[in-house]
Amino acid sequence: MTVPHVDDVHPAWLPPEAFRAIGARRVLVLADGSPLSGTVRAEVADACARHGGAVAAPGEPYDLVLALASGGSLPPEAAALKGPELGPEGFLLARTGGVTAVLADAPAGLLYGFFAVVRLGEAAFEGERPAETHRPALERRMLDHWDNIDVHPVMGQVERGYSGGSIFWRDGVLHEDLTRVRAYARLLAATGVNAVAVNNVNVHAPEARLLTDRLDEVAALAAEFRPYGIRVHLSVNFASPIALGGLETADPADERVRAWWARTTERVYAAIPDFGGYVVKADSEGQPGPFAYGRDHADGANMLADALAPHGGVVHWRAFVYNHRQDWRDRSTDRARAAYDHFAPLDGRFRDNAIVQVKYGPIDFQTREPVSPVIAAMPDTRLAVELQVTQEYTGQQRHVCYLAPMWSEVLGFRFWGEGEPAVAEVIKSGGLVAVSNVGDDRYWTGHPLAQANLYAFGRLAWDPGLDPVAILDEWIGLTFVPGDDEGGERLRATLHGMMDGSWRTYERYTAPLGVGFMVRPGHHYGPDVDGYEYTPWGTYHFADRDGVGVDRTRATGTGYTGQYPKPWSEVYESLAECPDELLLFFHHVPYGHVLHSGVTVIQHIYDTHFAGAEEAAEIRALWAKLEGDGLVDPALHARVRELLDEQVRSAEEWRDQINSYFYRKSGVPDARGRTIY
Ligand code: GCW
Repeated sequence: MTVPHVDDVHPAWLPPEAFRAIGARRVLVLADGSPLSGTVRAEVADACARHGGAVAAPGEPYDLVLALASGGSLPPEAAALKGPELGPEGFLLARTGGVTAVLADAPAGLLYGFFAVVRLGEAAFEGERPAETHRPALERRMLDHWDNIDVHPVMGQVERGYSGGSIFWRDGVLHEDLTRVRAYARLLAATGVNAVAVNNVNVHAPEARLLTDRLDEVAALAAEFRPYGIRVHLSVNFASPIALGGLETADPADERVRAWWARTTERVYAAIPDFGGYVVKADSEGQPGPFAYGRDHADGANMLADALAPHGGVVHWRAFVYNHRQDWRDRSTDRARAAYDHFAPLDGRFRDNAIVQVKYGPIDFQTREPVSPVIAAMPDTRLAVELQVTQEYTGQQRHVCYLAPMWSEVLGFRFWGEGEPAVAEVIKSGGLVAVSNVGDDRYWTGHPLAQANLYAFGRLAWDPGLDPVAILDEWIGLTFVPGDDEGGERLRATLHGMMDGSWRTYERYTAPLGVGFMVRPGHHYGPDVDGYEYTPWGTYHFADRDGVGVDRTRATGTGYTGQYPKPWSEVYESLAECPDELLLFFHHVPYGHVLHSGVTVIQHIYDTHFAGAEEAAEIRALWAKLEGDGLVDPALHARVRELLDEQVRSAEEWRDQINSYFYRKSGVPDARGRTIY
């Protein structure tokens, strides 16, 4: 194993400088002969070679010891720590008598412990540190790629990708040099991610073949991810038995179909013994599924679960199922209800190795949605929550939009009220999944500051209780290595000033009060208030001259509020209690309705849109002040500056279109007399 370094690609949160504290010291590694232990040794050797430290041989003095608890003769610092079970990925970290010690039960824990020391930097080698136990809160921490092999005529190489092409495939073939994939695996491991699905959930013809005659490509990718403890998963097409197996059916009850999946899966494991499993989008937006055969989603998922079970694999079955050919005239059909209506009745029917993967909100990755009620409705099913790191609806990596505060709200949401379990506890055995924002761009994520979202995803999946601002601070420290001097302080303060509140800023200048969408149909960038209003997609705001919003109450609307347990079924139902930020998601109200904040809905729309666009301009001004003072690389500074110009332009466009639209509909002027068109 050699540590991957890729020329001409930004090192993200693992620049060589981030390894100085470890690399300048004497490090003892007491591990086994496993590949992951080899990775830890290689990392230590690489850091030491760069920064003048040394890999200590047994018997030699050392400042840091990384040891497997099973590793026979433990040095006293590590032996003293032995105690609680750490599990397959956990580790203990402590410092006594001038020695920092990481102890793990298994090599993966050692690797995560190593990166924990990297994050701490010099602080890991100061004073005394009482033993801390670290274990991931969630079993599986997974990134889904929506990468295609062929360039799709509409969606391109990566569906909803805003960072160039795929790091896996280009124009129909796997990249010849996969060093970049190894480097990506390393970045992910440093955040705690342990699973990656490599291809788009919309599985087109060439990508379907990854399961069979193109399996060697998946195996090649798995070989790059493996040294960093990441298992590879594959999105599969439900109709594969027809398309690839020559059968005339994909019916999950048909023995030939079941046998085909069993055989095919066996071959996958013969090639990739640690293969993670399948991801499936079925009966959704035109993808095939069990409905064609009169079967339900449990039937479909269980068939694949049964094929995977003998090999220890799992199927992630997505709950993103709704009617995308809705009649906009029909106000009784509510897309928000769909996932619950399809899946809640199936609770208890899914196999142990079937995980139902639920988008965090009931619609589709909007800037603000209530947390999906499906998460509360399936106590006897393993559930995973799906987030979108790629910023499809949150600025497409042209806008600064730090999403960890939103994710943290979702993970901390308590369906059954205070003192009851939070979402993060409900999904313990299922995990957290997100659509990756990475491409072959020089900065990995298009917008260099969007790296922070990828970083924060991994950290929150490991520990959902972490504070998003603290995570950002950690990311700044690793990525920019700011000094303790005035310049370093200024850089930190600037990035916090730009990013801490950027999700709320984005919310202010886009669709108001949780109503959602209002984006340009198709590519989903920029404002188009009525763009989806008369389409079959089920995403409407119902604005007229009197008011706006979707009535999802039980009393007079679609009844969606009834999908929540108490207290939320009542809070959301009640116009008086519904939180402002979700008001238009749950209620249709007159423009003069007074919010908890004390202003009317129409005035709130004007105020937030003027404020949001102003804040975007302030974010740009903060960045401009860093120009030329040597605190950030000039090329990176220039890239961000250009993107900020676009963000400010776009925010003004949003402000003017939304304000003008609602002024023209309502006829109510802005109380402060600002310019509306
Ligand atoms: O958000 C929507 C996207 C689609 C995507 C779909 C999904 C992969 O617009 O591009 O398809 O969600 O999550 O399946």
